[in-house]
Amino acid sequence: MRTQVCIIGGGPSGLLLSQLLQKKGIESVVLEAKTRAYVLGRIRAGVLEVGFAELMREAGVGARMDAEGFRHEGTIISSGGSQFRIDFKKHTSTSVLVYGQTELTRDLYDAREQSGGAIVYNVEHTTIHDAKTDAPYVTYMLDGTEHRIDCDYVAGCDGFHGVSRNTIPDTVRRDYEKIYPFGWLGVLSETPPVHHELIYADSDRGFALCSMRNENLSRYYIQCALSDHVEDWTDAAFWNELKRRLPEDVAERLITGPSIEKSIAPLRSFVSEPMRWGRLFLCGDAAHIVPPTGAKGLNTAASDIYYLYHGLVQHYEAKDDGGLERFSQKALARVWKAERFSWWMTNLLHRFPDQSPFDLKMQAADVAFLRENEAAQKVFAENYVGLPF
Ligand code: RFL
Ligand code: PHB
Repeated sequence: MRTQVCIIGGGPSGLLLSQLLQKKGIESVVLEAKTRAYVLGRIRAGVLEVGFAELMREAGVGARMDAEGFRHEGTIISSGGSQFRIDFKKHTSTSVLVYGQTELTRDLYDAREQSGGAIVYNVEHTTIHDAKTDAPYVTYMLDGTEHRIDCDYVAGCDGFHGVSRNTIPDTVRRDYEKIYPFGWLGVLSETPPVHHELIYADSDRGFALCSMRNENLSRYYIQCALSDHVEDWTDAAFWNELKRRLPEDVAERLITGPSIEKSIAPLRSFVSEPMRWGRLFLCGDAAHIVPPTGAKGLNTAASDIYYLYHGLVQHYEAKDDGGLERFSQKALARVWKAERFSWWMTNLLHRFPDQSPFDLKMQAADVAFLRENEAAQKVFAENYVGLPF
C-alpha cells in the first residue's frame, strides 16, 4: 500500500492530524495498536485551550465540542484553607473549554469513519524504515501477516510507549526527564461537580483537584504515593481523603457517589529532542510528557500537530519545505514553555516527601504572591489558557 503520510497512533494527535490533512486533500493511513473501544476507555484530559478548540473546528469536528463543552473563564486555587480565583477573561480576554478527551476522540473517530479515512486497528510490531531517505516505509503485523506502507512522511503520534521516538538513534536523540515522587489517583463519578469551575487545592495532606466532564459527571484527583495501588483505595477512603484536602465549605457541598473509573497516573516531565529525524516527525506524548497539573498534555500535542500540518500543506501545495525544516525547533520552543508551567504548578501545589520547613515557607510565599499580585495572576492566566502557536 502507498500513502502520502503514514500516521502511527490513533490517539487524539494522530486522528486530528489525519482529519486536518484530509481537508486539504492529503492522504494518510492511521495505524493503531489497540481497538477504538480501548482508546475511548482511557479517561484522560478534560481542559482544552482555545488553540486546540480552533484546530478541532478547522478539522470540521468542532460542532459537538462547541455545543456540549463548558467555557471556563477562571479557576480557583485553594491553599491552607483559603481560596482565590484567577480570572482568565479579565487577564487574557479568553477562556478554556472543558470537554473530555474521550468525547473529542470519539468525534474524531466518527469523522474519520464517515469520510472513509483509513484506520488499521490492532497492529503489532510497527517498524519505521529508511526515515533518513526520500522513500521511508512502515511495516506492521496484522492477524499474523506482515504489511508494508510506503509513504512520503511518517508522523509518530504513538504516545509515550510507542516505537517512533526510539527509531531516532541514541547518538542523535537527547532525552530530558524529571520523575516526581508521587502520582495522581483519579476518580470519575456520576455526581454533579462541587463547583462550576476547577478547584486546584494545596493542603498539608497533599494536592487535590476538583474537575468535571458535564453537569452530572465529576472528575476528582488526589496526590498519592507512588507505592499506592488502586485496589487499596475504596471509594469511601478516596472521598474522605479528598474532603480533608478541600476548604471546609467545599467539602461540605461535595456530593459523593460510586466511582465509575479509578486509576493512578505517575507524574513525569519529559522532552525528547529533536522532534524530527529525516522524514519522521514526532507529535504529542511520543515526544514529550508533562505532569497533568497545568492541563497541558493534550494541548501541547495540538501545537505539534498545527506546525506539522502547516508544514505538510506548504510542502504539497507550494513545494516549500521551510515549515517541515523548522518543525522541530518551533514545536520545541512552545513545548518547553508548557513544560515550565506544568513543572512550576506541580511544585507550587504538591507536598514533596523531602520538603524542609524552609521549602514549605517558600511554597507558601509563592502561593501568597499569586493570591495578592495581579501581574502574577496574569502570567498564570496567560499560561493556563495557552500561549500562542
Ligand atoms: P496517546 O493518547 O497516548 O495516543 C497514542 C496512541 O498510539 C497508540 N500506539 C501505537 N499505535 C501503533 N503502533 C504502535 N507501536 C503504537 N504504540 C502506541 C496507542 O495505543 C494510542 O492509542 O497520545 P497522543 O495522541 O499524543 O495524546 C496525548 C494525550 O493523550 C495526553 O497528552 C493527555 O491525555 C494528557 N493529559 C491532559 N492533557 C491536557 O491537555 N489537559 C488535561 O486536562 C489532561 N489531563 C492527562 C490528563 C493525562 C492523564 N494521564 C492518565 C496520563 C489527566 C491524566 C490523568
Ligand atoms: C481533568 O479534568 O482530567 C483535568 C483537569 C485539569 C488538570 C488535569 C486533569 O490540570
